[in-house]
Amino acid sequence: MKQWILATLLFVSSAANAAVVAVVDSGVDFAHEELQPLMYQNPNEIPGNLIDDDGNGLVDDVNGWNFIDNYDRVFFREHLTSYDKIVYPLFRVIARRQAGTSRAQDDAYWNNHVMSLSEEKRQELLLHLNSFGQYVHGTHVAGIVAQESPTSKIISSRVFADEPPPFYRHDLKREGWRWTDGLYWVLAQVQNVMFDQVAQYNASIEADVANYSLGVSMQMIARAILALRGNQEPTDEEVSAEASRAIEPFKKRARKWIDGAPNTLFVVAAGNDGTNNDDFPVFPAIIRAPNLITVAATNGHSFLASFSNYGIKSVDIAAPGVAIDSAVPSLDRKTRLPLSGTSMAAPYVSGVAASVKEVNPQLTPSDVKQILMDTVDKKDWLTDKVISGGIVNSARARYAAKQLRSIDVTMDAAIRAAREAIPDHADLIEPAINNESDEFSKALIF
Ligand SMILES: [Ca+2]
Ligand SMILES: [Ca+2]
Repeated sequence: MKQWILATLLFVSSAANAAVVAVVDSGVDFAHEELQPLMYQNPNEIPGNLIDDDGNGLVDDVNGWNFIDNYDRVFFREHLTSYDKIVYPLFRVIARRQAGTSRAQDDAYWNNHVMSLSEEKRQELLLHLNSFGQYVHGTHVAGIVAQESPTSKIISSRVFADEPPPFYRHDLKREGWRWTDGLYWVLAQVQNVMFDQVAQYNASIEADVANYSLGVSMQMIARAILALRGNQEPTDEEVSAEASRAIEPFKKRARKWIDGAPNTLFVVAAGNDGTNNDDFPVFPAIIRAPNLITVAATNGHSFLASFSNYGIKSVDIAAPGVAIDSAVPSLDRKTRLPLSGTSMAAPYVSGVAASVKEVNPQLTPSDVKQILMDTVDKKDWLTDKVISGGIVNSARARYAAKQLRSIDVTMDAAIRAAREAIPDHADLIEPAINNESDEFSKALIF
Protein backbone atom coordinates (compact mmCIF):
# COMPACT_ATOMS: atom_id res chain seq x y z
CA MET A 1 0.00 0.00 0.00
CA LYS A 2 2.74 2.37 0.96
CA GLN A 3 4.54 1.62 -2.27
CA TRP A 4 1.43 2.23 -4.26
CA ILE A 5 1.02 5.66 -2.69
CA LEU A 6 4.64 6.45 -3.43
CA ALA A 7 4.18 5.43 -7.06
CA THR A 8 1.13 7.65 -7.33
CA LEU A 9 2.98 10.59 -5.88
CA LEU A 10 5.84 10.07 -8.29
CA PHE A 11 3.39 9.96 -11.15
CA VAL A 12 1.69 13.16 -10.00
CA SER A 13 4.99 14.94 -9.52
CA SER A 14 5.99 14.16 -13.09
CA ALA A 15 4.08 17.04 -14.65
CA ALA A 16 2.43 16.54 -18.01
CA ASN A 17 4.01 19.78 -19.12
CA ALA A 18 7.46 19.09 -17.70
CA ALA A 19 9.84 21.68 -19.08
CA VAL A 20 13.12 20.40 -20.47
CA VAL A 21 16.23 22.20 -19.21
CA ALA A 22 19.58 21.61 -20.90
CA VAL A 23 22.51 22.12 -18.54
CA VAL A 24 25.45 22.98 -20.78
CA ASP A 25 28.25 22.44 -18.32
CA SER A 26 30.71 19.97 -16.81
CA GLY A 27 28.32 17.01 -16.74
CA VAL A 28 25.55 16.20 -14.27
CA ASP A 29 25.78 13.43 -11.67
CA PHE A 30 22.27 12.02 -11.94
CA ALA A 31 23.10 9.50 -9.22
CA HIS A 32 22.49 12.32 -6.71
CA GLU A 33 19.15 11.70 -4.99
CA GLU A 34 17.92 15.23 -5.72
CA LEU A 35 18.62 14.91 -9.44
CA GLN A 36 17.70 11.30 -10.16
CA PRO A 37 13.94 12.06 -10.47
CA LEU A 38 14.63 14.94 -12.87
CA MET A 39 16.82 13.01 -15.29
CA TYR A 40 15.68 13.46 -18.88
CA GLN A 41 14.98 10.26 -20.80
CA ASN A 42 15.16 10.53 -24.57
CA PRO A 43 11.92 8.71 -25.50
CA ASN A 44 13.16 7.72 -28.96
CA GLU A 45 16.54 6.28 -28.02
CA ILE A 46 17.11 2.73 -26.74
CA PRO A 47 20.02 2.87 -24.28
CA GLY A 48 23.16 0.83 -24.73
CA ASN A 49 22.40 -0.89 -28.05
CA LEU A 50 25.09 1.09 -29.90
CA ILE A 51 22.46 2.22 -32.40
CA ASP A 52 21.35 5.79 -33.04
CA ASP A 53 17.66 4.86 -32.77
CA ASP A 54 16.29 8.39 -33.14
CA GLY A 55 18.62 9.23 -36.01
CA ASN A 56 19.93 12.50 -34.53
CA GLY A 57 23.52 11.47 -35.24
CA LEU A 58 24.31 10.61 -31.58
CA VAL A 59 24.45 6.96 -30.54
CA ASP A 60 22.58 6.12 -27.30
CA ASP A 61 22.05 9.73 -26.20
CA VAL A 62 19.60 8.93 -23.43
CA ASN A 63 20.29 11.57 -20.73
CA GLY A 64 22.42 13.96 -22.72
CA TRP A 65 25.67 13.97 -24.61
CA ASN A 66 29.35 14.33 -23.83
CA PHE A 67 30.50 16.81 -26.48
CA ILE A 68 34.11 16.71 -25.24
CA ASP A 69 34.62 12.98 -25.73
CA ASN A 70 31.79 12.60 -28.25
CA TYR A 71 29.87 9.82 -26.56
CA ASP A 72 26.89 9.19 -24.34
CA ARG A 73 28.48 9.18 -20.86
CA VAL A 74 28.16 12.62 -19.28
CA PHE A 75 29.58 12.09 -15.79
CA PHE A 76 32.45 10.11 -14.25
CA ARG A 77 31.68 9.19 -10.65
CA GLU A 78 34.93 7.24 -10.40
CA HIS A 79 36.86 10.55 -10.49
CA LEU A 80 35.31 11.39 -7.11
CA THR A 81 37.93 9.30 -5.31
CA SER A 82 40.76 11.50 -6.61
CA TYR A 83 39.60 14.34 -4.34
CA ASP A 84 40.57 14.76 -0.70
CA LYS A 85 37.55 14.71 1.63
CA ILE A 86 38.65 18.06 3.05
CA VAL A 87 37.06 19.75 0.02
CA TYR A 88 33.61 19.38 1.60
CA PRO A 89 34.19 21.15 4.93
CA LEU A 90 36.54 23.66 3.29
CA PHE A 91 34.01 24.76 0.70
CA ARG A 92 31.48 25.32 3.50
CA VAL A 93 33.91 27.55 5.36
CA ILE A 94 34.93 29.41 2.21
CA ALA A 95 31.28 30.05 1.27
CA ARG A 96 30.61 31.62 4.68
CA ARG A 97 33.70 33.77 4.29
CA GLN A 98 32.47 34.86 0.86
CA ALA A 99 29.01 35.63 2.20
CA GLY A 100 30.33 37.55 5.20
CA THR A 101 28.73 35.11 7.64
CA SER A 102 31.77 33.22 8.94
CA ARG A 103 31.94 32.32 12.63
CA ALA A 104 34.70 31.88 15.19
CA GLN A 105 34.99 28.15 14.52
CA ASP A 106 35.34 28.88 10.80
CA ASP A 107 38.33 31.09 11.52
CA ALA A 108 39.86 28.36 13.67
CA TYR A 109 39.31 25.79 10.93
CA TRP A 110 40.77 28.18 8.38
CA ASN A 111 43.89 28.78 10.44
CA ASN A 112 44.41 25.08 11.13
CA HIS A 113 43.84 23.77 7.61
CA VAL A 114 44.87 26.59 5.28
CA MET A 115 46.99 29.24 6.99
CA SER A 116 49.20 26.64 8.68
CA LEU A 117 50.33 25.29 5.29
CA SER A 118 53.46 26.33 3.45
CA GLU A 119 52.91 28.69 0.51
CA GLU A 120 53.54 25.83 -1.92
CA LYS A 121 51.06 23.50 -0.20
CA ARG A 122 48.50 26.28 -0.07
CA GLN A 123 48.74 26.75 -3.84
CA GLU A 124 48.36 22.99 -4.33
CA LEU A 125 45.27 23.01 -2.14
CA LEU A 126 43.81 25.95 -4.08
CA LEU A 127 44.30 24.09 -7.37
CA HIS A 128 42.75 20.99 -5.83
CA LEU A 129 39.68 22.95 -4.71
CA ASN A 130 39.43 24.65 -8.09
CA SER A 131 39.55 21.33 -9.86
CA PHE A 132 36.88 19.92 -7.54
CA GLY A 133 34.74 23.01 -8.14
CA GLN A 134 34.87 22.38 -11.86
CA TYR A 135 34.16 18.67 -11.40
CA VAL A 136 31.00 19.35 -9.35
CA HIS A 137 29.99 22.43 -11.37
CA GLY A 138 27.38 20.85 -13.67
CA THR A 139 25.78 18.90 -10.83
CA HIS A 140 25.59 21.98 -8.61
CA VAL A 141 24.04 24.03 -11.42
CA ALA A 142 21.50 21.27 -12.15
CA GLY A 143 20.66 21.10 -8.43
CA ILE A 144 19.79 24.80 -8.41
CA VAL A 145 17.50 24.32 -11.42
CA ALA A 146 15.90 21.39 -9.59
CA GLN A 147 15.17 23.48 -6.50
CA GLU A 148 13.28 26.12 -8.47
CA SER A 149 11.62 23.74 -10.91
CA PRO A 150 11.27 20.33 -9.23
CA THR A 151 9.04 18.87 -11.94
CA SER A 152 11.21 19.76 -14.92
CA LYS A 153 13.49 17.36 -16.77
CA ILE A 154 17.21 18.01 -16.96
CA ILE A 155 19.46 16.99 -19.83
CA SER A 156 23.22 17.17 -19.49
CA SER A 157 25.27 18.59 -22.36
CA ARG A 158 28.84 18.10 -21.25
CA VAL A 159 31.28 20.66 -22.66
CA PHE A 160 34.08 20.56 -20.04
CA ALA A 161 36.66 17.92 -19.31
CA ASP A 162 37.40 17.10 -15.66
CA GLU A 163 41.00 18.26 -15.92
CA PRO A 164 42.05 21.70 -17.14
CA PRO A 165 44.45 21.94 -20.07
CA PRO A 166 47.83 22.07 -18.30
CA PHE A 167 49.38 24.69 -20.56
CA TYR A 168 47.10 27.39 -19.16
CA ARG A 169 48.39 27.29 -15.62
CA HIS A 170 51.25 29.73 -16.02
CA ASP A 171 50.32 32.23 -18.72
CA LEU A 172 48.56 35.57 -18.27
CA LYS A 173 49.47 37.09 -14.96
CA ARG A 174 46.41 38.89 -13.80
CA GLU A 175 45.12 39.34 -10.29
CA GLY A 176 42.33 36.94 -9.53
CA TRP A 177 43.07 34.84 -12.58
CA ARG A 178 41.53 31.40 -12.48
CA TRP A 179 42.37 28.49 -14.65
CA THR A 180 38.77 28.28 -15.75
CA ASP A 181 39.32 31.57 -17.59
CA GLY A 182 42.02 29.83 -19.61
CA LEU A 183 39.78 26.86 -20.17
CA TYR A 184 36.97 29.06 -21.40
CA TRP A 185 39.40 30.71 -23.72
CA VAL A 186 40.39 27.37 -25.22
CA LEU A 187 36.76 26.44 -25.56
CA ALA A 188 35.75 29.68 -27.18
CA GLN A 189 38.61 29.75 -29.62
CA VAL A 190 38.91 26.15 -30.64
CA GLN A 191 35.51 24.72 -29.99
CA ASN A 192 32.95 27.26 -30.99
CA VAL A 193 32.04 24.54 -33.50
CA MET A 194 31.10 22.40 -30.53
CA PHE A 195 28.66 25.05 -29.34
CA ASP A 196 26.94 24.89 -32.71
CA GLN A 197 26.45 21.18 -32.13
CA VAL A 198 25.22 21.75 -28.58
CA ALA A 199 22.66 24.29 -29.78
CA GLN A 200 21.46 21.99 -32.56
CA TYR A 201 21.12 19.22 -30.00
CA ASN A 202 19.16 21.45 -27.59
CA ALA A 203 16.84 22.36 -30.46
CA SER A 204 16.42 18.71 -31.53
CA ILE A 205 15.34 17.65 -28.03
CA GLU A 206 13.13 20.75 -27.83
CA ALA A 207 14.80 22.13 -24.72
CA ASP A 208 12.67 24.92 -23.24
CA VAL A 209 15.62 26.39 -21.38
CA ALA A 210 19.37 26.04 -21.89
CA ASN A 211 21.61 27.10 -19.00
CA TYR A 212 25.07 28.43 -19.87
CA SER A 213 26.99 28.98 -16.65
CA LEU A 214 30.13 29.56 -18.66
CA GLY A 215 31.87 32.25 -20.59
CA VAL A 216 35.10 33.75 -21.78
CA SER A 217 36.23 37.21 -20.80
CA MET A 218 37.16 38.94 -24.06
CA GLN A 219 39.34 41.16 -21.90
CA MET A 220 41.57 38.13 -21.38
CA ILE A 221 41.74 37.42 -25.09
CA ALA A 222 42.35 41.09 -25.86
CA ARG A 223 45.24 41.25 -23.35
CA ALA A 224 46.75 38.10 -24.85
CA ILE A 225 46.44 39.47 -28.40
CA LEU A 226 47.96 42.81 -27.37
CA ALA A 227 50.79 41.00 -25.56
CA LEU A 228 51.53 38.97 -28.68
CA ARG A 229 51.84 42.26 -30.55
CA GLY A 230 54.34 43.46 -27.97
CA ASN A 231 51.99 45.64 -25.94
CA GLN A 232 52.50 44.20 -22.45
CA GLU A 233 50.99 47.10 -20.51
CA PRO A 234 47.90 48.17 -22.46
CA THR A 235 45.60 50.93 -21.19
CA ASP A 236 41.98 50.10 -20.32
CA GLU A 237 40.90 51.87 -23.52
CA GLU A 238 43.23 49.73 -25.62
CA VAL A 239 41.97 46.55 -23.96
CA SER A 240 38.33 47.59 -24.39
CA ALA A 241 38.84 48.45 -28.07
CA GLU A 242 40.67 45.21 -28.80
CA ALA A 243 38.02 43.19 -26.89
CA SER A 244 35.23 44.78 -28.94
CA ARG A 245 37.07 43.97 -32.14
CA ALA A 246 37.96 40.40 -31.14
CA ILE A 247 34.41 39.53 -30.14
CA GLU A 248 32.85 40.19 -33.56
CA PRO A 249 33.52 36.74 -35.10
CA PHE A 250 32.27 35.08 -31.89
CA LYS A 251 29.08 37.13 -32.00
CA LYS A 252 28.38 36.18 -35.60
CA ARG A 253 28.82 32.53 -34.79
CA ALA A 254 26.69 32.67 -31.64
CA ARG A 255 23.93 34.51 -33.46
CA LYS A 256 23.65 31.45 -35.68
CA TRP A 257 23.27 28.99 -32.84
CA ILE A 258 20.91 31.15 -30.82
CA ASP A 259 18.68 32.02 -33.80
CA GLY A 260 18.76 28.33 -34.76
CA ALA A 261 16.98 27.38 -31.52
CA PRO A 262 14.06 29.86 -31.40
CA ASN A 263 12.05 27.69 -28.97
CA THR A 264 14.80 27.63 -26.38
CA LEU A 265 15.45 30.36 -23.83
CA PHE A 266 19.21 30.70 -23.33
CA VAL A 267 20.13 31.72 -19.77
CA VAL A 268 23.72 32.94 -19.53
CA ALA A 269 25.94 33.86 -16.56
CA ALA A 270 27.25 37.45 -16.77
CA GLY A 271 30.77 36.52 -15.63
CA ASN A 272 32.89 36.92 -12.50
CA ASP A 273 35.37 39.69 -13.27
CA GLY A 274 33.52 42.35 -11.27
CA THR A 275 33.53 44.51 -14.40
CA ASN A 276 31.07 46.17 -16.77
CA ASN A 277 30.25 43.90 -19.72
CA ASP A 278 29.32 46.98 -21.77
CA ASP A 279 33.00 47.99 -21.66
CA PHE A 280 34.67 44.59 -21.33
CA PRO A 281 32.46 42.05 -23.11
CA VAL A 282 32.14 38.45 -21.99
CA PHE A 283 31.10 35.78 -24.46
CA PRO A 284 28.39 34.53 -24.79
CA ALA A 285 26.85 36.85 -22.15
CA ILE A 286 27.27 39.85 -24.46
CA ILE A 287 24.93 38.38 -27.11
CA ARG A 288 21.59 40.17 -27.33
CA ALA A 289 18.59 38.14 -28.50
CA PRO A 290 14.90 37.90 -27.57
CA ASN A 291 15.53 34.28 -26.48
CA LEU A 292 18.60 35.01 -24.37
CA ILE A 293 18.79 36.43 -20.85
CA THR A 294 22.01 37.32 -19.03
CA VAL A 295 22.25 37.08 -15.24
CA ALA A 296 24.29 38.98 -12.63
CA ALA A 297 24.76 37.69 -9.06
CA THR A 298 23.64 39.26 -5.78
CA ASN A 299 24.49 38.47 -2.19
CA GLY A 300 21.10 37.45 -0.83
CA HIS A 301 18.73 40.28 -1.71
CA SER A 302 21.04 42.92 -0.26
CA PHE A 303 23.71 43.94 -2.76
CA LEU A 304 25.46 43.08 -6.00
CA ALA A 305 28.14 40.44 -5.37
CA SER A 306 31.61 42.02 -5.54
CA PHE A 307 32.72 39.53 -8.21
CA SER A 308 29.64 39.90 -10.41
CA ASN A 309 29.79 41.48 -13.85
CA TYR A 310 27.01 43.91 -14.73
CA GLY A 311 26.00 46.14 -17.64
CA ILE A 312 23.04 48.42 -18.13
CA LYS A 313 23.09 47.66 -21.88
CA SER A 314 23.92 43.97 -21.81
CA VAL A 315 23.04 42.29 -18.49
CA ASP A 316 19.31 41.68 -18.07
CA ILE A 317 18.56 40.56 -14.55
CA ALA A 318 20.08 39.59 -11.20
CA ALA A 319 19.65 36.56 -8.95
CA PRO A 320 21.27 35.36 -5.71
CA GLY A 321 24.69 33.85 -6.37
CA VAL A 322 26.70 33.91 -3.13
CA ALA A 323 27.01 30.75 -0.99
CA ILE A 324 24.20 28.95 -2.82
CA ASP A 325 23.55 25.50 -1.40
CA SER A 326 23.03 22.75 -3.97
CA ALA A 327 23.71 19.13 -4.88
CA VAL A 328 27.28 17.96 -5.44
CA PRO A 329 28.66 14.52 -6.33
CA SER A 330 29.52 12.51 -3.21
CA LEU A 331 29.76 8.89 -2.15
CA ASP A 332 26.48 9.12 -0.20
CA ARG A 333 24.69 10.63 -3.23
CA LYS A 334 22.91 13.23 -1.15
CA THR A 335 25.51 15.83 -0.13
CA ARG A 336 25.08 19.55 -0.72
CA LEU A 337 27.66 22.30 -0.73
CA PRO A 338 27.46 26.08 -0.99
CA LEU A 339 29.25 27.66 -3.98
CA SER A 340 29.42 31.24 -5.25
CA GLY A 341 29.46 32.83 -8.69
CA THR A 342 27.28 34.03 -11.52
CA SER A 343 27.30 30.31 -12.45
CA MET A 344 24.97 29.83 -9.47
CA ALA A 345 22.77 32.86 -10.27
CA ALA A 346 22.04 31.76 -13.86
CA PRO A 347 20.48 28.37 -12.98
CA TYR A 348 18.21 30.08 -10.46
CA VAL A 349 16.80 32.05 -13.40
CA SER A 350 16.76 28.89 -15.55
CA GLY A 351 14.75 27.10 -12.88
CA VAL A 352 12.27 29.96 -12.58
CA ALA A 353 11.98 30.12 -16.39
CA ALA A 354 11.28 26.37 -16.54
CA SER A 355 8.59 26.62 -13.86
CA VAL A 356 7.01 29.60 -15.65
CA LYS A 357 6.91 27.53 -18.84
CA GLU A 358 5.27 24.67 -16.94
CA VAL A 359 2.63 27.00 -15.53
CA ASN A 360 1.87 28.22 -19.04
CA PRO A 361 3.27 26.08 -21.88
CA GLN A 362 1.93 28.51 -24.50
CA LEU A 363 4.54 31.13 -23.64
CA THR A 364 7.38 31.72 -26.09
CA PRO A 365 10.97 32.22 -24.87
CA SER A 366 10.62 35.99 -25.37
CA ASP A 367 7.36 35.97 -23.35
CA VAL A 368 9.14 34.14 -20.54
CA LYS A 369 12.03 36.59 -20.70
CA GLN A 370 9.66 39.56 -20.52
CA ILE A 371 7.80 38.06 -17.57
CA LEU A 372 11.04 37.44 -15.68
CA MET A 373 12.28 40.98 -16.41
CA ASP A 374 9.03 42.78 -15.58
CA THR A 375 8.29 40.94 -12.33
CA VAL A 376 11.66 41.57 -10.60
CA ASP A 377 12.11 42.98 -7.12
CA LYS A 378 13.37 46.44 -8.09
CA LYS A 379 16.49 47.56 -6.24
CA ASP A 380 18.01 51.05 -6.23
CA TRP A 381 21.48 49.54 -6.26
CA LEU A 382 20.72 47.62 -9.46
CA THR A 383 19.16 50.52 -11.43
CA ASP A 384 22.39 51.32 -13.26
CA LYS A 385 23.70 47.73 -13.22
CA VAL A 386 21.14 45.53 -14.97
CA ILE A 387 18.47 46.31 -17.58
CA SER A 388 15.50 45.15 -15.48
CA GLY A 389 16.87 46.95 -12.40
CA GLY A 390 16.10 44.04 -10.13
CA ILE A 391 16.26 40.48 -8.80
CA VAL A 392 14.14 37.69 -10.24
CA ASN A 393 10.99 36.97 -8.21
CA SER A 394 9.89 33.39 -8.85
CA ALA A 395 6.44 33.50 -7.26
CA ARG A 396 5.53 36.74 -9.04
CA ALA A 397 6.77 35.45 -12.39
CA ARG A 398 4.68 32.30 -12.04
CA TYR A 399 1.65 34.35 -10.99
CA ALA A 400 1.93 36.46 -14.15
CA ALA A 401 2.34 33.35 -16.31
CA LYS A 402 -0.80 31.91 -14.77
CA GLN A 403 -2.82 35.07 -15.54
CA LEU A 404 -1.78 34.76 -19.17
CA ARG A 405 -3.46 31.38 -19.48
CA SER A 406 -6.66 33.35 -20.08
CA ILE A 407 -6.63 34.69 -23.63
CA ASP A 408 -8.25 38.05 -22.72
CA VAL A 409 -5.41 39.00 -20.39
CA THR A 410 -2.66 41.16 -21.85
CA MET A 411 0.97 40.93 -20.78
CA ASP A 412 0.73 44.36 -19.13
CA ALA A 413 -2.36 43.37 -17.15
CA ALA A 414 -0.79 40.08 -16.07
CA ILE A 415 2.35 41.84 -14.84
CA ARG A 416 0.28 44.47 -13.01
CA ALA A 417 -1.85 41.82 -11.31
CA ALA A 418 1.27 39.87 -10.31
CA ARG A 419 2.90 43.00 -8.88
CA GLU A 420 -0.21 43.70 -6.80
CA ALA A 421 -0.56 40.12 -5.57
CA ILE A 422 3.01 39.10 -4.76
CA PRO A 423 5.24 41.16 -2.44
CA ASP A 424 8.98 41.59 -2.80
CA HIS A 425 11.14 38.84 -1.38
CA ALA A 426 11.99 39.51 2.25
CA ASP A 427 15.62 38.96 3.09
CA LEU A 428 15.64 37.73 6.65
CA ILE A 429 19.36 37.72 7.20
CA GLU A 430 21.20 40.81 6.11
CA PRO A 431 24.66 39.61 5.06
CA ALA A 432 27.63 41.62 6.30
CA ILE A 433 29.21 43.84 3.67
CA ASN A 434 32.77 43.20 4.82
CA ASN A 435 33.16 39.68 3.49
CA GLU A 436 36.58 38.04 3.61
CA SER A 437 38.84 38.78 0.69
CA ASP A 438 41.50 36.12 1.12
CA GLU A 439 43.05 34.48 -1.92
CA PHE A 440 40.82 31.38 -1.76
CA SER A 441 37.57 33.32 -1.36
CA LYS A 442 38.47 35.46 -4.36
CA ALA A 443 39.68 32.63 -6.58
CA LEU A 444 36.96 30.08 -5.85
CA ILE A 445 34.18 31.86 -7.70
CA PHE A 446 32.40 29.82 -10.35
CA1 LIG B 1 20.40 9.38 -30.98
CA1 LIG C 1 20.35 3.46 -28.98
